[in-house]
Amino acid sequence: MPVTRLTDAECDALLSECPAWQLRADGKAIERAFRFGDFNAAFGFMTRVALYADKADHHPEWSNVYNHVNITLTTHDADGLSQRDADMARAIESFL
Ligand code: HBI
Repeated sequence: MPVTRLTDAECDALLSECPAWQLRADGKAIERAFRFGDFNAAFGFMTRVALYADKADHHPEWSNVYNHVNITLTTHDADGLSQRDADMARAIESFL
């Protein structure tokens, strides 16, 4: 099912509201690196993100090495950024 992409203005607003996120070079995703005190803190954060993703049916592309977590958000159904990514980025920021 096609999903509406964010407009350039909506994308700009998202990035100004969530300045730690960066637009990927192809413009189709946003990404952010996180660093926590230890693995336990990182995994607790990942657990909260996972529960959000499962409820939203919208899933991050992510990696974890010890206390580092990298997250990329994009909407496959839109081949770019959608409101789902904006909502998820804001939710992720609220977990910090
Ligand atoms: N997660 N990031 C991301 N992008 C999607 O388009 C997406 C998803 N999770 C589930 C989903 N789409 C649903 O449409 C599944 O039915 C494919």
